[in-house]
Amino acid sequence: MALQDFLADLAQLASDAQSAFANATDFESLEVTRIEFLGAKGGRLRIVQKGLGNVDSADKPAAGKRLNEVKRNIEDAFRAAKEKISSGTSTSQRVFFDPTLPGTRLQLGGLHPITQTIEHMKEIMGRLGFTAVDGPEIEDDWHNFEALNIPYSHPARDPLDNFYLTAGARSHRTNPHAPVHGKSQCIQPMLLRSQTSTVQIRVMEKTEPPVRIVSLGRVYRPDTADATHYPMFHQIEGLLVDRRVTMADLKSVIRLFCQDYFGDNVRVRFRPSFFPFTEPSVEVDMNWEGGWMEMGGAGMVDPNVLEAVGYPPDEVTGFAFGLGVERICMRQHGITDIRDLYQNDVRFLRQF
Ligand code: FA5
Repeated sequence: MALQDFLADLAQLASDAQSAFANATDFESLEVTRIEFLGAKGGRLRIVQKGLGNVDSADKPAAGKRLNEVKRNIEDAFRAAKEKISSGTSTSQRVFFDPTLPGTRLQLGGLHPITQTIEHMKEIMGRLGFTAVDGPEIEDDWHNFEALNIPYSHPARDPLDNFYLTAGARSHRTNPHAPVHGKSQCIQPMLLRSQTSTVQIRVMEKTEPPVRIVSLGRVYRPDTADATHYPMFHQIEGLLVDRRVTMADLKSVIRLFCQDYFGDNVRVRFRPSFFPFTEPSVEVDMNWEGGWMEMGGAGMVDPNVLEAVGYPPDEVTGFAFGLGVERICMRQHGITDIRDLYQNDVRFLRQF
C-alpha cells in the first residue's frame, strides 16, 4: 500500500471523527460515536490501523507516527465531547433559567365546598358516636311519607311540592314490608326523596335498637331557586333511638355539633314547631357572626313512626334532626347566594 493512500485514509478518519464527536449532544450519541471510531472490534481506527501492515517497510515509521497522532486526536475529541456533555454546555443539554420570570402556578383540583362541609360534618358526628349511612335518592311513598306519619291527605304529598317519577296507587298505611293480605297490595308511586328522614325508616326497618346514625345526601323539592333555596340541596339527618333518650340529649348533641363546627361563639336556639314524624318538634336556629339563621328541624321520634318500623314505643324513645347543609356551608364561608354553589364557576370554586 502506498504511503499516500494510507495517509489519505487517516486524514478522512480524523476529519469524520472530529465532526462526529463535535455533533454528539448526549451520552447516548457519544457512546455510539465512540464505538464507531474507537471500538475495539470493528472500530474505524482499528480498520485503518490494519492498513499499516501493507505500507512499504521504508514508509512505516512515518505512517506509524501519523497514525499515533490521529489516534490521540480522536481520543482527545472523545474526551472533550464527554466533558462538554457532563458540564451541560452542549446546546441541547443547556437549560436556561431566568430567575426574574414569574413562576408557573400549579393548577390543583380541590373538593367542592359542599363536599368539604359534608366530610367535616361526618367527622364531627363520627366523634359523637354516630355512624354514617346512605340511602337511595329515588324513594317510594312508604319511606318518604307513610312510615314517617305523613298521611294520605297531608299537603306535604302535593304533586306541586314533590318530584314524582311514577304515578301509582298511594298507600293507606300499607307497609310494603308486612305480609300481603288480599287486596292491600298496591303499586307505590316513586319520587325523588324530599328529605333525608327517609333514611331513618330504612335503618330502623333493618336494625334492632339501639340506633345511632347520621346520613348526608341530596334531596329534591320543586322550590324556585333564590338566594336561600335551590331545587336540589343537601341535608344532614341524625337519628338516635335507645332506652330513655330525652329531648335534653337532642339539644346537647345539636349544641355540641354546632360548637364543634363553628367554635364556642355559636348560639343555638330551639323554637316549638311541628313535623308529622316527631313529637314534640322544634325548629333549630343558629347565630354565628350575624343574625339568627334557620338550620332545620328536630324532635323526639313520634311513637307512630317507631310502630311503623316495628319498634316497641313503650320501651324505646329516640330523637331525630334534619339540617340544611348548604345553609351551614354558606354561613361558614360568608356565601350570600346558594346559587353560587351550583354555577360551577371555577373562579368562585377556587376560593375553597
Ligand atoms: C325537613 O326536611 C325535616 N325532614 C327535618 C327534620 C328531620 C325534622 C328530623 C324533624 C326530625 P325542613 O323542610 O324544614 O325539614 O328542611 C330542613 C332544612 O333544609 C331547612 O331548615 C333548610 O335549612 C333546608 N332547606 C329546605 N328547603 C331548602 C331549599 N329549597 N334549598 C336549600 N335548603 C333548603
